[in-house]
Amino acid sequence: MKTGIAGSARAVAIEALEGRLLLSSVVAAAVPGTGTINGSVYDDVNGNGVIDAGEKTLAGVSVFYRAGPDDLTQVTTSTDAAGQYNFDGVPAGVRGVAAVSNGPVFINPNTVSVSVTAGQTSTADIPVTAFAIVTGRVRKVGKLGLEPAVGAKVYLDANDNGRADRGEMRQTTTVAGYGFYDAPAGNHSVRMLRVPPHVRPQSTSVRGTIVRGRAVNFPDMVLARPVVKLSGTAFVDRDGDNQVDQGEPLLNGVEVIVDLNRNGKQELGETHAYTNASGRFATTAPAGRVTLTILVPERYGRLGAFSTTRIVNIALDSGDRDIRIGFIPR
Ligand SMILES: [Ca+2]
Ligand SMILES: [Ca+2]
Ligand SMILES: [Ca+2]
Ligand SMILES: [Ca+2]
Repeated sequence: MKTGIAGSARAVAIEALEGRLLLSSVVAAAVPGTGTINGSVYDDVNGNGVIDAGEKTLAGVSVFYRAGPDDLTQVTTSTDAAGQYNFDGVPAGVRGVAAVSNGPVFINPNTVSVSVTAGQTSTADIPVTAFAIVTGRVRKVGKLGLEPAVGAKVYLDANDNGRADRGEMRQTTTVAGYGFYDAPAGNHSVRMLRVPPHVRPQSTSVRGTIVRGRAVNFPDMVLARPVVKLSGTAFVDRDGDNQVDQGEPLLNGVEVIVDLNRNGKQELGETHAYTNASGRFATTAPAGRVTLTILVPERYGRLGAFSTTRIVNIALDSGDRDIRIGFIPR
């Protein structure tokens, strides 16, 4: 038997949502009317659905409502400095009011249902869980200066004891660095889990303040090879004995490039030096195997005595080193 629902009044909705039974008001069908919804969005740290002492309201969170999943009309606002929102002119009925992340505020979204009665104000506080994001980079000395260190293992030292404990977040870096989601709030360090052999890092931990609902970018950690002092003498080695003998000219203005990418040019991140009137140069270089590109001024080359470019491969340990660059006349 069919019973017409339309009448002088109708029950708008009885819905069970999230275990709570919401009973709508009965409104006049002819004049639906509008009401007001207001409330706060707050960080429900203990997840009990109630705003407790110490739990904060959140400013700048997007809040929107719609009548239901099929209602394409979405009205959006955002919480003010006090974490409050307000919607006027809301059609009467049961509305879902949702809070979602916006701009620099990160929350797990949540929706609450609220019954709007014409001419009245309904209050709906929206509990959400705010989470913090910690990002950062690990970099190393590469062919063109500092570049991303991929595969570095880092952890977030939540209890600040300098060790990676069970339950502490850890990650392996990619080209983009690392990113810890849902990081614990407070002042904490991100530390390198293991430093690769033969590397003397400039920093193995970085520290910052982590705030719920916010993203924080920690300073870079830098892996670097030890830097050593490299000096030497450029000369014409007439007898080819690799010794600077009496009567062998010392070469002035010879450029010595620590050519990390071996392309014959000095670029950003590559050290270099020119020899002085005594044929001496001094610069620095990363320990390990390095390639020196040595450029001799044209005036010497034009003499036909030797080529104007020389490539020298040397292995530097962590101590300082003095080398001889002898040019043997052809
Ligand atoms: Ca709570
Ligand atoms: Ca720890
Ligand atoms: Ca000699
Ligand atoms: Ca180069």
